[in-house]
Amino acid sequence: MKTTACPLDCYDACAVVVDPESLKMAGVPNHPFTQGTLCPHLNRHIREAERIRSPRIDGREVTMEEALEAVAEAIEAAGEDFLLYRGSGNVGYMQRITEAFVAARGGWTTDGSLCDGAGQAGVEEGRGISLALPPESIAEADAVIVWGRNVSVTNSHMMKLLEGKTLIVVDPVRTKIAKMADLHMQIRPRSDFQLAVLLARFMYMEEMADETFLEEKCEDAEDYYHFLRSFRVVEALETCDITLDDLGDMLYQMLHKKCVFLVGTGVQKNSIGDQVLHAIDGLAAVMGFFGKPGCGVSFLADSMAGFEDPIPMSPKRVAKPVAPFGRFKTVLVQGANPLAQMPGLAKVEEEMEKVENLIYFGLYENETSRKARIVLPAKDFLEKEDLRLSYGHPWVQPMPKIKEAEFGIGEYELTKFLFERFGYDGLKEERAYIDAMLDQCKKDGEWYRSPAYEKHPYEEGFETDSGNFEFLEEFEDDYEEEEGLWLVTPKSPRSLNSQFVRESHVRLHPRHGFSDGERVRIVSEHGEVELPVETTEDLREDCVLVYAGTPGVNYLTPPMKSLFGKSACYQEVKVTLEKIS
Ligand SMILES: Nc1nc2c(c(=O)[nH]1)N[C@H]1C(S)=C(S)[C@@H](COP(=O)(O)OP(=O)(O)OC[C@H]3O[C@@H](n4cnc5c(=O)[nH]c(N)nc54)[C@H](O)[C@@H]3O)O[C@H]1N2
Ligand SMILES: Nc1nc2c(c(=O)[nH]1)N[C@H]1C(S)=C(S)[C@@H](COP(=O)(O)OP(=O)(O)OC[C@H]3O[C@@H](n4cnc5c(=O)[nH]c(N)nc54)[C@H](O)[C@@H]3O)O[C@H]1N2
Ligand code: SF4
Ligand SMILES: [Mo]
Repeated sequence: MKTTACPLDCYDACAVVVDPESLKMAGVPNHPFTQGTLCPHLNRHIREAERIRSPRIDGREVTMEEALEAVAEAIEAAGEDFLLYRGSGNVGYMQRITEAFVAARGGWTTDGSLCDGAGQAGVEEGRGISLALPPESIAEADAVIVWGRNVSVTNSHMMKLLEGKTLIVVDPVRTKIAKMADLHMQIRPRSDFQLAVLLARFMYMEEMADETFLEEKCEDAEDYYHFLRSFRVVEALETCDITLDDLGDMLYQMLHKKCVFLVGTGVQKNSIGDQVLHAIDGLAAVMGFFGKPGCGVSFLADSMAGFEDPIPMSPKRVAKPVAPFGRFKTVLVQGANPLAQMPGLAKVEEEMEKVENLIYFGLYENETSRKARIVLPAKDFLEKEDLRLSYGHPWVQPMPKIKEAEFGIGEYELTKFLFERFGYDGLKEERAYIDAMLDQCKKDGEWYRSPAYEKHPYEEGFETDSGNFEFLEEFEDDYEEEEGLWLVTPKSPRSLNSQFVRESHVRLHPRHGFSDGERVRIVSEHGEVELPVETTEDLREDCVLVYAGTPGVNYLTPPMKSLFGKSACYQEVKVTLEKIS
């Protein structure tokens, strides 16, 4: 048996044992977080997904040598107009090795994110660095506030840590976990900032603020109280679509308890996502909930925090959610499906049309592979060396090669080929990068931990200029709300973004008068899509739910980036419904 880790983009980063003969996989029973179980993505979906086996040029199957030569020629012909666009199909550390070639070549890559960039920017504003909250700390909490994170679907190994605790869920959708909660705040989408500000203000009024923490660990705390008071209570309650009693219920459930906030991407798929996270962190700071057992805010942590990255990166970047593909002659797409997953899809398609050489490097066929001039099949995670960092917990896990590949090429091999083909020096042995990362980790028995690990994160202070927690000072929001219904696009239990079994329906409240199976046209100012209906009363009436990964959903979403963090804003959009006659 060999031990590795799940490569999929998921909070849990499960430890996996694999039988090298049968390739049967199981969870590692004594892993401190994932404790022995795997989800259907790794148990089943990954095995059932059909791999791309042969390289192609212009739709014609070719040998790997021919394909690699075509890739090299396309990069050569592009000069500096070459873009590497990486996604998160596999979140292993070695995925980024191709960036070393781009740096050597003087080409372009991306910064920002389709995912958590806005939230991370907000966390870093307040705390300086975004650290994972260790599960042992979460275990000690009395109450857990699950805020825009669909724990039972996207973070399933967290479920057992919630047992026996007061559970509050803040989500416009009555999710499975909302149904289990002591309190479900079914707020209006995009009103999380207002809720965080209201709660913080009432914490002061109820004398639940931690004066010592505010004085010793925070910068300009008095100013924050004034800032909080600049928002009118009645207006904020209206924005959230809750009553003063609802707010009182939430405060009551948190009263004199150690609280952990599990915040997900749901709160920050908009232009003000940084400020939402900054305000939730601000609430936690008012309550003194950093650096102590059983307290804290867990967002998607920066898995590279504390590491010095041995892989060089190109300084030339375009913002990922609005990548101007049309500027580039050659675009190498790796581990991604931008022609489904990027916001403002009509614009993305238009830009991609202008690219002379679109190269797709991945495991599966998808919208992007179908448009690519050159297709390179990748090796999967069992067929190459890697290292799994995590945004959900502090452990770092080696991923040894378990089997030989029958086809495809690994990211390191592709990089090595390109370095040699272009006559560049400086690429080290693959092992050197992995060891350089592992050498920086803290050892904990048989497990490695991130160098930034702290049992009670921020106990020693914050990584801001002042060393203290720094509050939000100004609220900036230029979104003008239109008429229509909010588009909500959470993650599906069956797909992993656009990998595996993709959803095909739109979920609507029955009040809109559509029946199950009927097709409806969903229209936004950016585009439209037609989907069959599934009705559910778990939604607010003012919401339309289309799961992320559903083909066509991103025709509806805006081609823009957040105010800070260069992040996609999938949910800053209203839609209308049209009957199809
Ligand atoms: N099964 C499965 N697991 C996954 C993924 C997958 O595709 N499938 N994707 C992985 C990836 S890439 C990521 S980034 C993570 C993300 O995982 P999560 O952080 O859980 O993100 P989402 O599922 O997008 O949204 C979480 C919740 O936010 C709610 N929500 C939507 N809008 C709002 C709002 O305005 N306010 C509040 N408070 N809540 C809102 C949604 O209803 C949903 O229940 O999941 C990872 N895990
Ligand atoms: N409407 C809407 N859209 C969204 C979101 C949303 O909430 N709403 N969420 C966004 C988020 S959070 C994310 S993270 C993005 C994800 O979007 P992308 O990063 O584009 O990821 P996937 O759609 O999962 O595509 C991953 C591809 O990676 C390839 N792959 C898998 N493993 C490997 C490997 O080892 N090597 C190589 N070379 N390729 C591999 C597979 O072929 C797969 O098709 O989607 C974003 N899109
Ligand atoms: S829960 Fe997440 S990390 Fe664990 S096996 Fe499933 S997809 Fe992989
Ligand atoms: Mo993501």
